[in-house]
Amino acid sequence: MSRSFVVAGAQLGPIAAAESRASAVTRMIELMREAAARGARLVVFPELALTTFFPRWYTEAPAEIDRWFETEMPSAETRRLFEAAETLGIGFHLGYAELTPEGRHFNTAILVDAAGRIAGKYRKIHLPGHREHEDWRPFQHLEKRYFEKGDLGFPVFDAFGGRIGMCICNDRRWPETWRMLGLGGAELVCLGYNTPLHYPPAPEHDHLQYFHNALSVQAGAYQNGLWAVAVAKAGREEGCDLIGGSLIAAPTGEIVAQASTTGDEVISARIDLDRCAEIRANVFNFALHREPQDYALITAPRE
Ligand code: CDV
Repeated sequence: MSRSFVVAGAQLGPIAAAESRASAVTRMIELMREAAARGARLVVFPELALTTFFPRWYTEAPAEIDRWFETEMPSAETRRLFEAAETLGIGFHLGYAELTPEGRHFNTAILVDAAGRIAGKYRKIHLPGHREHEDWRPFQHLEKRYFEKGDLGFPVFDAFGGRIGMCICNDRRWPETWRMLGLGGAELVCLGYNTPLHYPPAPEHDHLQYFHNALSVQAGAYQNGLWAVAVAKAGREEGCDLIGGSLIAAPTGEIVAQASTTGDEVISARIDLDRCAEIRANVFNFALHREPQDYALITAPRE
């Protein structure tokens, strides 16, 4: 399989609480068709792409929360997405809320190949926010309440002719995420995000939200010599503004495609996985230049 191919990001505009999964999937298939028309082999959808960003609301009723979760994948509502991918011959990355048969809740992403088969799964490790209701916030961010920390580590999968890794939203801000994926041999990292424009604990940084998004993804790509596709759910969702700025970054850290709206929008670029060597065989040649014996604090347990 050629290692030079087109990848796409399918940014989604807001999804209202009342919008059905069927409606979201119809929007996603439309974007998938556009990505396929551009010749894309893989299209990346955002974090929790099937519903509104429900962790902004507090509830103590399990049934109220569980309705946002998928108990199987594909599900009745998402099967059309898998079928469209197979018909169009395109793979996809999808973020969704996963409820396991054992009753465990995860913020999950899957990689699906062009035959509609699940080729990889990741469960979000860096869960931001808080567990209890906080009155002072205009919007809650209850990921720590509704999800368990991911239990799959940072796996890297053989797919699409290369080595593909995933992370989810807040994970992208952590250099450890990227280094784990880089050490695992990832050549392309797919990720989705729901990032509020207004971050209540540090409102003085609101004007930096787009900058910090791009900075994190570009640095992660460059410092590990890999491609990255980072895709937003964007726009005003249930009164909460989410940033757009979906982007594709090269192993050099350069942005090669970027969204210009906060609505449904496809971005795409031709990527060559062999270009990872431009960085990995040089300044970030891990075998030659890494000094792990001096990095012990990074893996020391939290105080
Ligand atoms: N969905 C997220 O993980 N959002 C976080 C916000 C809360 C900071 C993010 O890192 O974008």
